[in-house]
Formats: sequence, structure tokens, C-alpha cells
Amino acid sequence: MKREIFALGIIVLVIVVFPASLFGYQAWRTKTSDVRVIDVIANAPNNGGWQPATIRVNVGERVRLRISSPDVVHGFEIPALNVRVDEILPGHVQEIEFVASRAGRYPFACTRWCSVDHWRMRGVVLVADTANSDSPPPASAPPLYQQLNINLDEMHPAQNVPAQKPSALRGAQLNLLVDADFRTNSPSDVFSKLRADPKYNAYSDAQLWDAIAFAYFQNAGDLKNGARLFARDCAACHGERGDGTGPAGKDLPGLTFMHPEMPNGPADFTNASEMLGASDALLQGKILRGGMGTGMPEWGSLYSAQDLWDVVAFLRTFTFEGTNKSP
Ligand code: HEC
Ligand SMILES: [Cu+2]
Repeated sequence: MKREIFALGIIVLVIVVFPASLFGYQAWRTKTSDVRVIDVIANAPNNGGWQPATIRVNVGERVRLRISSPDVVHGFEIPALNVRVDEILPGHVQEIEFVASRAGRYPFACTRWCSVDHWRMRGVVLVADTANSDSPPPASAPPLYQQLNINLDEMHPAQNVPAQKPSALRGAQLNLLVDADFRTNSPSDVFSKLRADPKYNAYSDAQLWDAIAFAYFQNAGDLKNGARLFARDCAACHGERGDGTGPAGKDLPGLTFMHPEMPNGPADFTNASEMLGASDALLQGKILRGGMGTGMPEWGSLYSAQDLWDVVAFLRTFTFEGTNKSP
């Protein structure tokens, strides 16, 4: 009796289960065959960087990236397509799928400080539209610094420097809401205008500066997002406290040549006489274009316009304290 049940079991297995699993396998095959699978290797830049660094796909195509890292932990992000893998551990394969609905160039980057050269670890997804090969990319307005004709390579010392660090919190208590456009005017220019206005004669210089700090954060970008981006992308060079002492900021190519006054690293955001002479448009321009003959990377291809304004607002927290929107 036992033997018969066993034999029956074998028959069921051969007649039913095996074909069914084959059938399932076929179904699985056809399902995955309309996915374009691309293997991507993440290596620190001095080990070869992204391979491939240019990924070519078509509009509407389902793409699956299989990302692996032979060396250290990396991250992967295609910001404009909202594709993100926070952690690619050595020896693991991370898979992520996306469909690009519009033709274009979509830069991607590593989001982890994998090495001193980490910020060079970038690549691009090229999405082709095979049906309409000539569809032009959507036009976008030139950045504000270009509209205003600001020369990013000029020094921008502040004409007015406060004796103490301006405080948005003290400014809030003054009940003095000044009206100023910080995108196009530097805080120092705003101060000049207010100081020349007899309406503010009753206020001391320090009070005007506090009012400026308060007014600044009233309309500034999202400090939380700015803080996140700064910690992820900038602190390694500019230092967590913004004072230019980050470990990756040392020995940058061109820095000591272009800036003998910066022997220890890049721009110091706690330096009021530098920062208060810059409008937001100027800072945004420097961040989006990068360069300046130094190791400052460009962020315009990875950040949205809003990201750029948010990180600029966060930079102001190094010279203005006591924001009423806590980061
Ligand atoms: C690889 C190192 C490095 C990284 C990463 C880096 N920077 Fe810089 N940055 C520099 C150097 C070097 C300079 C000095 C260039 C100059 O001002 O001429 C600089 C200059 C700047 C300036 C100009 C300051 C001024 O007073 O003119 C701004 C603003 C700036 N960086 C913002 C950022 C932001 C925001 C990030 C992150 C999104 C960032 N940087 C990431 C190296 C770096
Ligand atoms: Cu990296």
C-alpha cells in the first residue's frame, strides 16, 4: 500500500508538477524578456568609476539596472528620474527598475563618500526616442546669475560686516520686517540700503543685521532639504561646520594656485566678509556651475533649481544664526 502511494506521488510529480513548473518558468521568461537588464559596476573613481558611465536606453522601455560594487559601499541616484539606491554593499547586487518617459540626458551620481575622489563618480543615462528622433529637449530659463550677468569668477567682498553674528531669533523680536530681495542683492547691499534710509535711524547696526537675518529665512528655501544635501555632498570638502576644513578639501588640484589665501581647503562659509557680499543668485551660480579653476564640482546637472536654492539657504545658517525654521 505504502509503495503504491509513493508511485502515485511520482506520477503526480511527473505529469502535473514538472510541466506546471516549466510552464511557470516560460511565463516568467516572457515577463522578464521585455525588461532591458543592464549590469552596472560601481567602483570608486580611482578604480574606474561607473562601468558603464554612459547608459543608453529608449523612451518607454522598462530598464532594470543590476548594480554591484567590487570595492566599497556606494550609492546610486538619477535625480531627474527619481531613481535611487541608497546603499550598494560590496558583494551584493542591487536591482532597480525604471521607465523614462521622455528623451534626454539624465546625469547620475554616487551618493556615498566612497573615496576622496567620490565627487567625480558620475555618469549619464541617455534616453533616445526612437519614434521621434528629433524631439528637442524642453527649454528652460537660463539660471538667475546669467540673467543678471553676474561674473562668478570675481571676488565678492562684503562692504558691510556685522560686529557680531546676526541672529534671526533676535531679529524676530524686533518686530521690524524689512523688505528685501536676497536673490538679487547681497545681505551687505541690503544693509547699505536700510542704513541709508532715515526710517531706520532708531535702529542700531546690530539690530538691522538681526532684522536682515530674520527676513532672510522668512522667504528662504527648505533648510531641511538643504541640510541633507550639504551633509551628503558638500561637507566632505567644506567641513561639517562650513569652515572649509573637510578632509576631501585638502590638496585639491588648482586650489592653492587659484587661491593662495585658502591654504587649508575650500571656501569658508563662516567668513562673514566673504559670504555677506554674495547674493543668493551668485552662490547658486557657483554651486550650479562649479569650477573656478579649483576642485569645486558642478551640481547643476544633478540638482533641481529648488535643491540649489535650498542648499544656498542652508549655507546662510553658517553666518546667520537662530533660524526660526529649524533645519
Ligand atoms: C571636492 C571638494 C568640494 C565639494 C564636494 C564641494 N565644494 Fe564648494 N568649493 C570647493 C572649492 C575648492 C571652492 C573654492 C573655489 C572658489 O571659490 O574659487 C568651493 C567654492 C564654493 C562656493 C563659492 C564660495 C564663495 O564665496 O564664492 C560655494 C557657494 C560652494 N563651494 C558651495 C558648495 C556646495 C553647496 C557644495 C555641495 C553641494 C559644494 N560646494 C561641494 C570645493 C568643493
Ligand atoms: Cu561615491
